[in-house]
Amino acid sequence: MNLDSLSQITTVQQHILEQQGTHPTATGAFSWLLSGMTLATKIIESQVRRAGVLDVLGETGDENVQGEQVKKLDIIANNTLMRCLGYREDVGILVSEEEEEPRVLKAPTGDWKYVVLFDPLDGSSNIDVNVNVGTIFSVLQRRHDLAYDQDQLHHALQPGYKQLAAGYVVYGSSTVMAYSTGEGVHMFTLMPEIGAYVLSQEHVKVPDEGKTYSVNEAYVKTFGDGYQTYLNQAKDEGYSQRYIGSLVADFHRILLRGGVFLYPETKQSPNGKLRLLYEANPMAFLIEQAGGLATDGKMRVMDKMPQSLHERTPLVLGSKKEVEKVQKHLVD
Ligand code: FBP
Repeated sequence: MNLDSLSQITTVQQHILEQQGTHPTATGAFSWLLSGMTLATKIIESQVRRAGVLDVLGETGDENVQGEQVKKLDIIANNTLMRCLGYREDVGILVSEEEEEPRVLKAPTGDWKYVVLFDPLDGSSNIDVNVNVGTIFSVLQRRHDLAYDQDQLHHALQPGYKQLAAGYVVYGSSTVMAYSTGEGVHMFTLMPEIGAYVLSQEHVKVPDEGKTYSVNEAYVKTFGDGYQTYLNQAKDEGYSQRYIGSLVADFHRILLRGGVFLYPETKQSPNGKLRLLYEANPMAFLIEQAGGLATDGKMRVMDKMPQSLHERTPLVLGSKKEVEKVQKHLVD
């Protein structure tokens, strides 16, 4: 990389600082928090990228709170995020897909600001077979209406529209971070040679339409009638189907190319499979910032009031006109 082009790059930290003047969340504390996320995901990326030669593939033999077999890389990613975000003094609570309880880092009386929720390594069924996986995160402001003796968990149980920021990192042919603080969706590509996430696309907009649906059709017989009639109509209209089985990777494709992602309620997952707080809400925040929609089939995902940390939700998200089409079939 020649030094001349270095002057033209914008790193994610610079981008946040440039946004600083325009946004209430843009305090030094927030960009410091995000630097914890970028550091952690660079470390995770280095493990994922060399997984075949490091002893990080396979399972630990344990089962997580979701009842899933835990992968070694799940734990490596989880510990890395806990460590990097735990150092950020304004982070009071951390919530992870891999841990049943929230990690309360600061006293309720303390002067901390943020709750960070994350899925350390999304797409765990694809980890060992070298298919794209990712990290998903959501940032909430602490609640100021909670009594000090109330369970701190309640700081995390806030509806998605309260998110200050959300994002993901997809570990694929290149490593890309996409995030939003409510001022549009911006993408950064990791440049290993300088160890920095460099701005690659600003104000990403999801196409209004896209003749591609993304769903695990193996379960179609257990979907509700509305979903089945939508999928039949899509097939009649010559739609294509793409499904990687890693939410972060399927979402990334839809954000760039349009289409719709569906994970409805099924017989084996009557409340859907995906987790509201650290999978559905951050992706809903991003898709809405990019001009798309996200529902649970009945209501806007980000209006749902969470009742528990690891609750699941049906999810339909993507291009505005595609999600509206699905919803039309669900109400008819
Ligand atoms: P985790 O891997 O973080 O548990 O996420 C769940 C997930 O793998 C999503 O990434 C993906 O969209 C979905 O489950 C795939 O589920 P299925 O194998 O039932 O299609």
